[in-house]
Amino acid sequence: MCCAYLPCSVGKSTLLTMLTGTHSEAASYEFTTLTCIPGIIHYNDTKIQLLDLPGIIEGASEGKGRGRQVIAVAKSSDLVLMVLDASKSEGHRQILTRELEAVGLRLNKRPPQIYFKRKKTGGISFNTTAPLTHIDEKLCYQILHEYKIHNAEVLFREDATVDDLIDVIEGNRKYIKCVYVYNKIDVVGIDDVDNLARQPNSLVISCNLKACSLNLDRLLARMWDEMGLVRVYTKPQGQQPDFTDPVVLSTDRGGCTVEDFCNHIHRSLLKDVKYVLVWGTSARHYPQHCGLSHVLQDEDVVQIVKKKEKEEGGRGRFKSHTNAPDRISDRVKKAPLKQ
Ligand SMILES: Nc1nc2c(ncn2[C@@H]2O[C@H](COP(=O)(O)OP(=O)(O)OP(=O)(O)O)[C@@H](O)[C@H]2O)c(=O)[nH]1
Ligand SMILES: [Mg+2]
Repeated sequence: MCCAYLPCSVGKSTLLTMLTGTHSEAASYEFTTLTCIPGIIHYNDTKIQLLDLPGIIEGASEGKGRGRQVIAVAKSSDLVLMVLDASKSEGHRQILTRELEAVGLRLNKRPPQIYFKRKKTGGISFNTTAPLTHIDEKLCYQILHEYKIHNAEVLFREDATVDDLIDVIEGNRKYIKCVYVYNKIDVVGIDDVDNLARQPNSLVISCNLKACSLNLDRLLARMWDEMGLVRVYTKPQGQQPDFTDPVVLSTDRGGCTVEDFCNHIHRSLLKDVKYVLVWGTSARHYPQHCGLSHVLQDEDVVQIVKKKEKEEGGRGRFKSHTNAPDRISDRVKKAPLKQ
């Protein structure tokens, strides 16, 4: 799991050093960090990888200051921490959000509720289940023609905008959570801190190495909540559960069902699973026998019961299966008797 954070000389490296203990060069001039520095946070029995990235500048989405490479790293992360300077202007937040949006990142948004399917024939079928105020049928046709799409099915399930429709047609947008972290609150007045803390998806911190740090525990708790990680502990048959090393799942990365859990352990495990026993908040009684589609919750304990391996011969009348072929046609014919 990883988080990434962005702009210049706002204390990203200092924050990485304080949270992970990994040294990352920190200095008062801009562009101190020129590459990606990883660190590990141990939190709630889970390892969270935090990446300290070089700052990005206006025009990064077009490649300025190797911005494209930096944003590509942010694109692959589970959560973006956009570290901002509390003492600088509010405009930075908008500029950086715009830069990220320009390369297809959508921060704190969910995918638009538009069903879109390209077809080979039949023209364009336009349907809606909600009243549309931003877009109408004609405009939708025009946009699709711009993309040279002449056969498709479009169904609007919400009052979406033109941008939403374009996002769905493009199909390569990444919807990612972002926390705006305002650092250096030790140098601004209490009223400004109060204002910043009330902004949506924001958190105020101070990570001055010389003076004391403020609110870092809240930051960790917030990161944990935003990532929505599900820790599942394994329990070998007839033994106590292993509470030291959980399997970490999340809805954004592959899902949280028993099937995802088995795949996470090993791909070949799935075909051997008979059922699983689950203890924890997702179970109605302890233990609950569950199938592969059961959705696990945080801190569940799971014991996998495997199918019995086919015994090679069996014993007497308790023999469960024979060595005879399943189909008559598969029988090996005996050689004819010699005369
Ligand atoms: N007053 C104050 N200064 C801070 C705080 N956090 C970091 N600093 C200072 O801000 C300066 C920049 O810190 P860095 O950690 O190098 O910032 P950065 O965001 O990694 O910068 P680049 O790598 O250049 O993009 C350093 O001199 C830090 O001591 C804070 O909470 N309060
Ligand atoms: Mg740095």
